[in-house]
Amino acid sequence: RELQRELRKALAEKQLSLHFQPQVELATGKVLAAEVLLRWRHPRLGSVSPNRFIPVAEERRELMISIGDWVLEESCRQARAWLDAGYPPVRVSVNVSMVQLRGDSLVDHVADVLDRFRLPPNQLQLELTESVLMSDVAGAADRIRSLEKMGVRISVDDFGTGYSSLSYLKDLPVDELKIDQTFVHDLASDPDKAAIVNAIIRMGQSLNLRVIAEGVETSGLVDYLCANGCEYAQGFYFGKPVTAKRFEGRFLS
Ligand code: G
Ligand code: G
Ligand code: MN
Ligand code: NA
Repeated sequence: RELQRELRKALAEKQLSLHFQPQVELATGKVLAAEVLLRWRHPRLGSVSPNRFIPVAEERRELMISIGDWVLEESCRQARAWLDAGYPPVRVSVNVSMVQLRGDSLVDHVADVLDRFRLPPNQLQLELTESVLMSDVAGAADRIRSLEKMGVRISVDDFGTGYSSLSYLKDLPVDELKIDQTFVHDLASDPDKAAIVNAIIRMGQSLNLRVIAEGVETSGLVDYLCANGCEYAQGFYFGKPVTAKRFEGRFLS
């Protein structure tokens, strides 16, 4: 496929870059983490959304793994650079594709990158979607346990959108539930969504998992989440994804 060829070139020719979006502790307003979001600026096509090119990369196992490895490496390089510059520690939260979890090099690659950048493992978080965690890919559970043992944090992305059982929550060592933005957005106007968000917050409390609400765009939502015991949030209200330089200026200084 055309786009696959272009993506391979993109990696080699440095058309890919990373943006960072703050994840905030509501009680203090502190930025504790940054979600890493991949950006592609193609010389002719302009910027292409990861919603479009990640699925294309995923069709070619080794291409997705090359891109994923690059994102992990650059994310840890950035976290190291921020530590070296004297900013307070900010955890990087990296999206991981099913294809990466299926491959047998993820755990070694993570260990290698943490080591090379002398990054404390708890400064790296991996976001795995609920559907990936439930997919029961051979060996995936063991890989997640290895990552957790290493000290890396595991966050369940898009939480609430997978339909089936929650049993993986007791079988896998996850640290955080990330409430999907579709529930958060119209929480004020849709009592069913509010009920789901509240149920997730309470479930997190009783299972001892951090809960972060994604897609928070208004101060009204912030108030609601605080009043209902949600401790962390991410969304345009706090900041959109921006370059590392902008992130430093806006959120770390
Ligand atoms: O920020 P944005 O709209 O561009 O992100 C769109 C989607 O692309 C999100 O679902 C996000 O998880 C995914 N995405 C962004 N960066 C990465 C990445 O580095 N790896 C993977 N696997 N997905 C990513
Ligand atoms: O699927 P994942 O959670 O990784 O995707 C993150 C996506 O959500 C990114 O595309 C990011 O740009 C987007 N996003 C983050 N905060 C908000 C928000 O407050 N509103 C909307 N509409 N999108 C958001
Ligand atoms: Mn994510
Ligand atoms: Na999400």
